[in-house]
Amino acid sequence: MSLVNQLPEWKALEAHWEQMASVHMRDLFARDPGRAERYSQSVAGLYVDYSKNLITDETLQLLTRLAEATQLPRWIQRMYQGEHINNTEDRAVLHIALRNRSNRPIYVDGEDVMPGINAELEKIENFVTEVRSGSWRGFTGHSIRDVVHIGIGGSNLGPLMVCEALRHYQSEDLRVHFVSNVDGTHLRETLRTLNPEQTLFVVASKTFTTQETMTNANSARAWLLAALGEEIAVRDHFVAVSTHEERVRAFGIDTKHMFRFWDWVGGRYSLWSAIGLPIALAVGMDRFRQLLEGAHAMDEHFRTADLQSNLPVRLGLLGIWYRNFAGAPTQAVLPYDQYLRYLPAYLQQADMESNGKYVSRTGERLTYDTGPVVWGAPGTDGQHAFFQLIHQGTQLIPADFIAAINSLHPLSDHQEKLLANCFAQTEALMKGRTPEEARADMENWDLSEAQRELLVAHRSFPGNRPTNTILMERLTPRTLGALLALYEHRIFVQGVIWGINSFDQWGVELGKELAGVLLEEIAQGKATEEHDASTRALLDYYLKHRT
Ligand code: G6Q
Repeated sequence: MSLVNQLPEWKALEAHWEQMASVHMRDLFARDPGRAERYSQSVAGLYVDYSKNLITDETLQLLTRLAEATQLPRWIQRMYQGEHINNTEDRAVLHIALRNRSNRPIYVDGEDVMPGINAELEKIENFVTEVRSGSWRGFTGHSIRDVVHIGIGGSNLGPLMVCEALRHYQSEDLRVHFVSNVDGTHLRETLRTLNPEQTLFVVASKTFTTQETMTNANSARAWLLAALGEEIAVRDHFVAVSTHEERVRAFGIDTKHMFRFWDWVGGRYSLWSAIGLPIALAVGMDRFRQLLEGAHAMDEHFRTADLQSNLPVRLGLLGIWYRNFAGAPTQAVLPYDQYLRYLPAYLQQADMESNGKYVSRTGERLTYDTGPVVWGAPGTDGQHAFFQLIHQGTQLIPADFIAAINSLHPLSDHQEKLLANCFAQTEALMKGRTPEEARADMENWDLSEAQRELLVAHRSFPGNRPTNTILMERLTPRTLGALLALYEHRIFVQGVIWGINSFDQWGVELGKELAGVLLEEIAQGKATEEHDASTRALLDYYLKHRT
């Protein structure tokens, strides 16, 4: 297959960027009163305004042609039909099946996966009801007060982010904690105030071999046994989420208390599976189902809408526009909502692990850029820190602004101020401030001409910085589900355009292998000659100074 940048549709976009690079969005808005309406859309409880982008109807047409040329509709179909589109691992990619609330059959290798998914959901529901009602008892007969989820990467970031996002809906009687880092501090600090008799551990690992997770799980077991004495206590205080039954049994967890998922669920797409168990424990099964429903509404839109009105496709193509034609190396995610504070970190993994690839799905070396660096932090804090660079730095940084219209904590005029800041920022990023405006602004200042002109240079803003604004009426499990599915599909769209496999992660696997080798040498107390001089010196330094 030829690479996408050899297609005439790509070349047409390159030529189009040459024209657009000197266009200012201010003028586009001034010329076209219908722009905001035409370039905004409501889907699954989300209102998305993408009018503050450096685009015209022609840009969108050319981008859509590129999507057609890469057969995007066919790829969407292939995903939904359970084809093995993760070609390097020979797996289907079916997180959409986990939230298929219509229950329409979805086949993988000739077998409908829906009965298995529904059975697992029922098992989760029974367990969640037992724990939340207090009928699940620990070894000494006490009900559970604290749940500690142990996992890392895709087995941690999703549930962590969603539990924080839905904290408002959590029960006061059950606290959920997350331990991911193999730095002993994480586990120690988490367990410090917990009572082993009332603590339940969820060990979440698709493979059940990940070093960090298994190390934390073993230390958690030791902590429990130190307090409760008998090995058999593990049965009442540990459950597992995994695809690997034998390893779960070997750890000492009763496989009755094992929740399953399937190899066609990628780690970073797994919060919708049993990996989301802490979410269901925290907010209850009804709300967990609402989360799935919100995602399903977006999935249905993505599956059925044509390319021109398909929101994940639109946003994906806009990302391509900036990454490949405007040369933007990063993408900012700026939630104006404290509950969404982990969203940037979650999307960072989802996007960067999926689209951080330099070969095509058929193995050719790519000659264009793929996934951007994704980063961000909640507004308004970011405004008082890194926004400066977005406004006046030398790089173009497309940014997504995300906000709920109504606060879950109405408090005097906090929400008005939050949203005023959010809207003001996107307006300022778009409009900028011309030298004339800067000069007019300082009209009455007592300045020499030279000082005035110096300040004009510093107080002018180029503007023309692209943003999307995503609004929801309120942050609920449903709107959150739709938001996350929107991003997942946007990532997929971009992967298809770039011709890469968004669903493997060989870089992550490499990290897992390398750490094992070094650990062995640390255990032996000696670095081998195998390493480069820097790594050897670091190991030697460590071995010499450890106490
Ligand atoms: C996600 C990645 C990676 C994975 C972790 C944990 O897509 O594959 O982040 O989730 O390495 O793996 P386990 O679930 O197997 O412990």
